[in-house]
Amino acid sequence: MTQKTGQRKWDLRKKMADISTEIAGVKFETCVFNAAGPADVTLKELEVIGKSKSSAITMKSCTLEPRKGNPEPRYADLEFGSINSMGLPNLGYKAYVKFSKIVKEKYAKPVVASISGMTLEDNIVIFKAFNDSPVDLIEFNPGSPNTIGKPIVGYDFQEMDRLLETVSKICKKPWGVKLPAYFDFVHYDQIAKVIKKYPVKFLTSVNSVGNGLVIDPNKEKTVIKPKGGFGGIGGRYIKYTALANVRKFYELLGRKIQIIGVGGVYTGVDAFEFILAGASAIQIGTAFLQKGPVIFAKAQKELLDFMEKKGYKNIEDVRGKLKTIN
Ligand code: RRO
Repeated sequence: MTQKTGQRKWDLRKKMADISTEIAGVKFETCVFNAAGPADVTLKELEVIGKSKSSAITMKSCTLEPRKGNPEPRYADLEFGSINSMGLPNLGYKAYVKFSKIVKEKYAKPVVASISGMTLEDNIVIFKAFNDSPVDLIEFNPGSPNTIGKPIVGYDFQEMDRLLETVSKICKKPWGVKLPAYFDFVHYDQIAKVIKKYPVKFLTSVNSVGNGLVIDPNKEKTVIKPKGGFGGIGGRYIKYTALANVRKFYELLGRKIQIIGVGGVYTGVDAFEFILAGASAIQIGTAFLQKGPVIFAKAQKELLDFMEKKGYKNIEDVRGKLKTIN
């Protein structure tokens, strides 16, 4: 290498923005990784995420016993996103404790467990099991809109209080809560008040937005089978709702609790908007299903390019710095 080429390479490296992040003290090579849910049920699927540029391996929300989930069709791609009513199909928590050991050894990236026990007692057993696993973070998911016969727990503030109190007592890993979308300022205040009481390290906001109803006008029929066609909406339809939730939680809790933004991220510029709103990391859900694992590298490169164009050096230069119109 000539001295000139070496110098140019060095100058380029100096210019590169740093999009790494840290969640609850755990380092992530970039701030973009997969959301719990899409294509993360089996070991084979987790290996695909491991080999991709996703900066972490988030596993499917798990329950005490394996679950087949809801009857099919239970997922549909839509013009601007998705609808799902999967019904928590998963192999049971023991499988994910085992998978976490395998993928942790094979891939140099954080592993995130997602826990969705059906009862308080189930959650206790599952959290305890993950204490003795190599997972780096635990995302508690009481926000799914799709368990038949069960309300969205995240909307029951008393029940949330009871659950978080219990998790606080038993969980020895850094843990956070995946929240459903809220729409009313009063509700943000109410859930923030509950969260503040406990050692919650991060919030993941938002889950798919329940309960939407997608209709095929030609067939005069719903597009998914469970629950009369109702399901959680994901993708571009929910980006603005997700941004609003990230922003509100950043305003209410941002000094104490980190926020992982999720909902409608397809590009690096989408990710940038979430960081501006206050996110320390970004997860990709529907877009991963629709575009495949290349989405992670693509979004990361676009985020880097956009930040460099704007002269930002790292995500802390951007995080929460949203301007409003006075
Ligand atoms: O499995 C699902 O139906 C599901 C879950 Br657990 C969730 O948290 N969010 C979602 O949209 N679907």
